[in-house]
Amino acid sequence: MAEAKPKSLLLRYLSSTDHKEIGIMYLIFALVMGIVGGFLAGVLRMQLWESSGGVVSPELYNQVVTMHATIMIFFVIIPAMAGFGNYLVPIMIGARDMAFPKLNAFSFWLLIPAALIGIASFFVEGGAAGGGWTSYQPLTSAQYSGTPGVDMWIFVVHLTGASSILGAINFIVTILNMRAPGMNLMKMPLYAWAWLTNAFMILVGTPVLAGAVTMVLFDRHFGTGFFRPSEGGDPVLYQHLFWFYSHPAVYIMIVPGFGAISHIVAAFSRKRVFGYTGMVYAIAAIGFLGFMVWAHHMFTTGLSPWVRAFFAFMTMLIAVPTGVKIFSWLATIWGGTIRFTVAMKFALGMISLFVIGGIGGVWLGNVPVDIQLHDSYFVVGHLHYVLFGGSVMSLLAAAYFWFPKMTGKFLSEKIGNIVFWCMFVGMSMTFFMMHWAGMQGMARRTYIYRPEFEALNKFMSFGYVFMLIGGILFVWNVYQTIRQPLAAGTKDDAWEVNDIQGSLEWMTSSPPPKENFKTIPVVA
Ligand code: HEM
Ligand SMILES: [Cu+2]
Repeated sequence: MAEAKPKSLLLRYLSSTDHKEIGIMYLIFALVMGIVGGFLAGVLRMQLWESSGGVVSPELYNQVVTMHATIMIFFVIIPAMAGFGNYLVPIMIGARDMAFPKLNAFSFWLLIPAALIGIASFFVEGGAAGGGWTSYQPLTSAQYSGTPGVDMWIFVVHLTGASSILGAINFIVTILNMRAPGMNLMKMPLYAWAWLTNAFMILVGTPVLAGAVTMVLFDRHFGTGFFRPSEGGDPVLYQHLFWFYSHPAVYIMIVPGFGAISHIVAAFSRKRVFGYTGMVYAIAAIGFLGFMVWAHHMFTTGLSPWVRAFFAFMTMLIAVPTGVKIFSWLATIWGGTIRFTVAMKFALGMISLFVIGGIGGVWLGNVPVDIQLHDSYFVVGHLHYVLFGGSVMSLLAAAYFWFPKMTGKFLSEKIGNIVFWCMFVGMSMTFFMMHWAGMQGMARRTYIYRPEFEALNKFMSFGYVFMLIGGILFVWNVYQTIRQPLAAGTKDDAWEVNDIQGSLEWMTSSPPPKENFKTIPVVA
């Protein structure tokens, strides 16, 4: 009998249900979409170079703002986190794959039509959605956004939402049911804990967003009036539903990064992570409290003072478990034998930038401060400190740390160093100054601004150039490393860190074989 011909690499990936291959596809997808989202950011910064704008029309500016955010959130950060999660979680818990491999592939493939629809929406009549990623009512009602862009945006949210929810179910079942013998929950690596928490947040939050945007769709086309006062509806209701998902969503975008940072900081300090149990409770508390703070986005909508006081209090409360995490990382580093690898630099960069973002958040959580700063550039500064400084930096740390595990090859430390400094300096130039501009009164989401902010804005746009160089070098580093032939002898424990950490991914080959382990490890 003739041997079955081995599938080409492309065909293998297209039809794959293997969690590692799916993880890699998520990561490639996120990287490609990162280029698109980064390009749109460049358009914004070019427009804002001069106070009178002039690069794009006001309508197009709004569309670019909306799609930049939508792409970065739904097509870059969330899929990139899911990519590392897919690849690493089954290995870390000693499983052979995710619980539902076909569902896993389906979750990934839903993103492709979503991305195509999102990008295509720029080219339909009236262009893409321009109501911001928050899609507030009545901005995106039939009256004010009558063209198909918003409908396409809603469909994008439906598809990515379905992808997230199915993925979350897969993570929960995998983590709860498929751990290696002896690995009880309190022995599970923090990265897996982060994903368990994250999956629950997705499962509880995402359907609410899907419902909210479906209600918008019905208001637009089917004569309902959920958010239309003339029909007895309430536009503020939309904000409640939206933020019930989207505050947890900001944690959905960072919690897996928290998990990764714990591993990286411990590895390059040659210590075990400080206060494991406290870290587990802190992650779980963040996941829970994340659902109790949503109205801090709505302090200016006329909520009663008591409601505002409650949400301000809960917002302050969430800083407590966040602080536990920060101090545990610092205590892990304290007294350690530190190796300043690129991954470690990104991890330390992440911690310092995220602290600034968190402090900005605590400011905004105070009602009187928020009333001043709401819808100003201060908010834009805050959110980029947590999303770029937090999520993106932790993703880059994870990339440099786990790349040798995933491919058997090391990313260049030399290029990585330049990537790190470009990102760190560039992001600080751009986003720190946004706080300042906001406090001086520069409004958010404007395509032109008062001339006195021009010098500040030029400085911010200059920071973009650094991030751009960092981004290009990173893509180049990944590309040329993948193309190198596989050098024999990348150790299982690529960074020689596992004698202390004892995390299962370093106990199988680099890259791991199909089904991850020759024999499933037993955890003592
Ligand atoms: C200690 C933690 C945090 C606190 C106290 C906090 C507080 C706040 C508050 C009060 C606002 C509303 C500002 C306004 O619109 O007037 C806000 C906005 C925002 N925050 Fe945070 N935050 C925290 C952490 C985070 C994290 C971890 C992320 C993401 C990884 C994040 C992402 C965002 C985003 C995206 C917005 C803007 C949403 C929009 O209007 O488009 N925050 N934050
Ligand atoms: Cu929030």
